[in-house]
Amino acid sequence: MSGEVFPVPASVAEAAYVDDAAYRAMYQRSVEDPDGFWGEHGKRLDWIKPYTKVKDTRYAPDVSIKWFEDGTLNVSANCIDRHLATRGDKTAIIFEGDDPNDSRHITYRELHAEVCRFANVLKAHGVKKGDRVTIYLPMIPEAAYAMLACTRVGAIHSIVFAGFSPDSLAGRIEDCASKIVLTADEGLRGGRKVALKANVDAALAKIGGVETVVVVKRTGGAIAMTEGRDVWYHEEAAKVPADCPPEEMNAEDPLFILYTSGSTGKPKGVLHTTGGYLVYASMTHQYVFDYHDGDVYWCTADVGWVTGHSYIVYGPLANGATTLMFEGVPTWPDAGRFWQVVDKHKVNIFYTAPTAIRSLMGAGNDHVTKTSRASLRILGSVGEPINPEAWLWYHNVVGQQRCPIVDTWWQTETGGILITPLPGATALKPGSATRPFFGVQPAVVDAEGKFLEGATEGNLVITDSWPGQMRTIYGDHERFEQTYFSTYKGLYFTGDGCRRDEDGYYWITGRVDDVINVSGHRMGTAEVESALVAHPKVSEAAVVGYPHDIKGQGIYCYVTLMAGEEPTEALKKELKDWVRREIGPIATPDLIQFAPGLPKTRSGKIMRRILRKIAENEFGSLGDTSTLADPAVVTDLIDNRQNLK
Ligand code: 6R9
Repeated sequence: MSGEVFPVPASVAEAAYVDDAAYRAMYQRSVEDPDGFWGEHGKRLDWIKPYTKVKDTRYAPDVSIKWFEDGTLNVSANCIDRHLATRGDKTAIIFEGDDPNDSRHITYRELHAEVCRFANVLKAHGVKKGDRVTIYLPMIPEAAYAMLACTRVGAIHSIVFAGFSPDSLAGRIEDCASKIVLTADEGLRGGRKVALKANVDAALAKIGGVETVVVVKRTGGAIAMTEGRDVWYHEEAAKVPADCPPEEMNAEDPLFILYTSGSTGKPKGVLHTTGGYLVYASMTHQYVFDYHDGDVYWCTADVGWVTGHSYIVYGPLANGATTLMFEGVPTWPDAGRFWQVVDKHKVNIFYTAPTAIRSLMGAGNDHVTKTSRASLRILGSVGEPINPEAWLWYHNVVGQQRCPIVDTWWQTETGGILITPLPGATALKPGSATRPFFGVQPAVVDAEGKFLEGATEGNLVITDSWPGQMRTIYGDHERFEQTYFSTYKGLYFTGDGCRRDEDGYYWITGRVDDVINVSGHRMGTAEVESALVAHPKVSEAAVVGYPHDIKGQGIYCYVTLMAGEEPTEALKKELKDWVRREIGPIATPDLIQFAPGLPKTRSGKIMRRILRKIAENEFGSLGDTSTLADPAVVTDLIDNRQNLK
């Protein structure tokens, strides 16, 4: 742990919304008087009917979370219409295509017309308030239009990352019973085509209930259209007007569902609602990135993840910002792409993930230093802990030591950033997400739930609600309570471990449950295991994470084969391809170890703690193995581990 502290640069502090004293005063007020604080900041949005109640939340018994509950508003009106009078001709979205010669500016006025058209297409196909709409689109402006169009008519969108397999897509469509799917013919990433429509066809072959598939033409590649079910977006859009009145929604009406992995079972449909989410996304976007009118802002995430929801679309557009949408990948045509795009569009605020930083760091400084990057003012990081080495490279080489790095800790469930520096207020320590945002009350507890004070290490919980918090798991409120509020009664359990230092700074140490974080993507080890055991030659599987230079964590699979099956290299490849097909490329195993037996307790529980240590090559610290049914299994696994890379 480097003990280096980076003070706030004077130039940044001068221009910023808050300095350290202001942060402390605002934070104090936000936790002492949440009704007063949020009552005031909620006014940053345009309400159709203003709220009179602010916070009504309970973590135990019977979890119930409501914010601004008697207010009404419309999200698309807040993200578009209210800017038209003053910013109609301002760029809302800069689209930077996969091909470096393909880019386009979309003004707020154009965005209004596009979203209205899309909303009218949805209506023409029977979509009404409260209906679920599944979006399986690549990073093209239509993805943002589709999201905002749903909010305009009061439909609930569920975006499925365009890298997920047909099976994963089918499960998510079925869980929320969408009758309509929005997709594209093909996606385009790093010069390669992604067969989106074909994936939708394969998904819909497995499940019923979908009546309409709307297809955006992206590449013009050959695809199959099913008569009576599939329609082209451009043909439908030509039939409808570019004006659509926004639906009046209650603050607690559902806004979107986003599926995310947990430690057990199938992915959970995290549900966010309208008012609190938008207040929180827009406020964090302004303060965390010190966003000022006129800034060009770029978040490199995909709209398929929560970061894309809150910090490509909703937060920035609610603030009337210019937000850049990038279709491509960081390393194509070469590893300088990010910095070329920064120069091309004069990006001021740049927000990316540690895995991207590590891979670009590995590609050498030349790609960076041959660009100017003079426009950059603030850098951000999200998705996983950033190791100090990558932090320092980002700071020194990319940011030329001028730009504060905001290391933002949050989750799909939290809707927006919870622990983070503020550029003008917080001295930085590489690797620390530093201090809580306004209204956020983190605490550290031990395994029994006892609060730990001062400098300490343990499990991270949040003791009270903030407006952006998820409200439930779609269709399963009991699982919501069970997953997040039962480990420690009356506290929101994050699933993360953390350390708090003597300055009250938080250092997130990673998941303490059976969730792994691969290149910033969350994955339940149970999901990979169930994909593996679905293979006819596999009898049992246990999956753990292990340290990976670029991805942060890699996927390590222990596989026991059916009797008589040969443990060959060819079979390893077959299993990797299998998981890739079952879940999607992000779930492809990195290492497979054939294991004739797995370490189990006498009651038959797999001892993952031991498997994790072996995968990490830490044979000296296996801990207590005395409760194992057959301790010899461990020696066997260690011998074989040493033969793997
Ligand atoms: C926004 C997002 C959430 C999990 C979270 C934690 C990890 C995210 C982090 C971080 C350390 C950061 N995580 N940001 N860990 N420092 N700045 O990533 O949401 O996909 O739901 O993942 O990611 O482990 O619990 P999501």
